[in-house]
Amino acid sequence: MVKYLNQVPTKNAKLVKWVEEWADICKPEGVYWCDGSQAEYDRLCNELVESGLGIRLNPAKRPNSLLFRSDPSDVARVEARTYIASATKEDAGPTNNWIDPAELKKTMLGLYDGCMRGRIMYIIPFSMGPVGSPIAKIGIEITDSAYVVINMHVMTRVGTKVIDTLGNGEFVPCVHSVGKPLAPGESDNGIWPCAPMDKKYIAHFPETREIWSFGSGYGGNALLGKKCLALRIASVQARDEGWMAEHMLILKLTNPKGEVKYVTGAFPSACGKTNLAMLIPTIKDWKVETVGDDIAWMKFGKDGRLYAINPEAGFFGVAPGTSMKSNPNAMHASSKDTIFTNVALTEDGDVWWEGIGYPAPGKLIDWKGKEWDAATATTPAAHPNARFTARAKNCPAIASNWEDPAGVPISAFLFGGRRPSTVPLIHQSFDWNHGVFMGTIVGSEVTAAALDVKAGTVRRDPFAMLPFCGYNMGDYFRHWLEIGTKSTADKLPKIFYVNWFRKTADGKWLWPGYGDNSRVLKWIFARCDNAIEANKTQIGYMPKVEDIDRTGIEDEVTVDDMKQLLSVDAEGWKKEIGMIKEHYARFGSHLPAELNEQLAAFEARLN
Ligand code: SAT
Ligand code: MN
Repeated sequence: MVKYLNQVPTKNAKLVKWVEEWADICKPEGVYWCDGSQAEYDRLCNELVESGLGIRLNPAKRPNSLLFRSDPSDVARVEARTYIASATKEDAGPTNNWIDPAELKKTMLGLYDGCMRGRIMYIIPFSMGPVGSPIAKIGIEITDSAYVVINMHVMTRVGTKVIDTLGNGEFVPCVHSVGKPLAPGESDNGIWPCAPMDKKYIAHFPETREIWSFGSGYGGNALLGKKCLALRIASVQARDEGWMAEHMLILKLTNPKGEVKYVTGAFPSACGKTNLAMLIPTIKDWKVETVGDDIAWMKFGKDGRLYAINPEAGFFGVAPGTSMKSNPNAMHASSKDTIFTNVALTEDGDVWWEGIGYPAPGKLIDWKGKEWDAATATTPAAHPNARFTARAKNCPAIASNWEDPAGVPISAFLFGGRRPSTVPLIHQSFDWNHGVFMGTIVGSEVTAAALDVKAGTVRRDPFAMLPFCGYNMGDYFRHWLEIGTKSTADKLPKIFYVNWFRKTADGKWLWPGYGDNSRVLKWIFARCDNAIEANKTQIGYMPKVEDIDRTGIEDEVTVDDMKQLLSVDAEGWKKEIGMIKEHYARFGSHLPAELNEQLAAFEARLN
């Protein structure tokens, strides 16, 4: 029999039945319905500190903030243990792990049986997107982790308001357990609970829109609203319903006249999406504000334009490398009310990480809980994937209308990756289908040092969705092409490919990046208004050298540098064609013919 710890806040019979079924399987001590209140957040934080899992930071340095250290086996998303369990393997496609859904459910039910013994089962009603927005969706996450509850409080809208909006409606059911039951009298004793790698499963059942996660307490494995719901499951819903769920930042760009355009951008991990979303322009009287830093949901408005919402309410940002130089807005956002995971602890109860912009202030406790001294250390003090969970509303750059339930109209899509060679600073697609072609070839160059591959190889990450597309990637390309048929060219976003990471032959960065990326945004703004001529090249439309505003950086970025940044490397692109053919071959008959036509036309333009 289910033991409720507080009152059931809903009459949604399907929801209550679902909760009770899972309580029967997981056998928790009791079931608690989260109300999303500040009091609930504070109480859970205190309990986490008392249990030794969380450390309260010095309130004079980081008000209302906690530090957690995860198990060294549980520090990031586990792509090898992430499954798209669609009815057929073909529906999951060549880029996803697949297990037959019935078989996977059987395996996982075995793991879930009694997995919450000694723990509380929390029921988290959450909305992805402003509560009640026509673009928003409601999920209910069951979890046995209070750490997950407090993170969901920051990253999504949680609570009674969501339950009221749901009424008897549909929700995406999300089940999560850390997979570490407690024996009578046992406690976590300050040790991050999780299951061994071969028992971790992050499973998606696209047809039934279910998410089952077991064995990990970290990030996207456990905060199921983010990558699992808002990308993998939502991408399937978007395909079926004619909208878009994309791994994109959303920024608001205002020119000196006060005119506004909204831009989204898809970039693979570690390409500075959060930095771009929060950038401070170095050109006078331009303004960038943040609507979102990771995910965009877009639907057509009655006017034929695409409107985007950020389904999230916070930032789950990578701490290392974040500094007052690289991203002051993220530093301010995480200056209070923040949950840190796997950063280092200073002697005065503050946090520190590599690339924070100043040397470690004295001895530290590293992310593994060991003493750390910069003079003798051989390993980093913060894990490279250490995170801050910060509230969007604490970000000084957050746009005043970031929660507009109608969304914001998008004028431009950016694609990009880390490409030291071949790809110029910016080029614009000829049209929608050419832009889709650009999206399919997004990727980052890998170095031999980093992975067991040949230096100069490009890891393709189409639309930056490789780990996040919930169905066959070839069909997803088709969906992109179809979106382009639902409106007219003047209403659809213009598509651009940017590359902040171009290097000279001797390995020097050609472009300063960060705030100076506003100079490229300025050109994009003008192109969206058809207010500036461009050079038509084999690869797309490109700026004339003098049309990228270099006021104030003329010495740092010379005309010669600009010529390199804006050159068409025909030889490089010819090599690229071969790589694209290999990449496309993976998708077999699911690759839309239009993309082969794009490729053939591109090849012809180069020759
Ligand atoms: O752990 S998350 O998936 O939320 C973060 C990321 O990998 O982008
Ligand atoms: Mn992301």
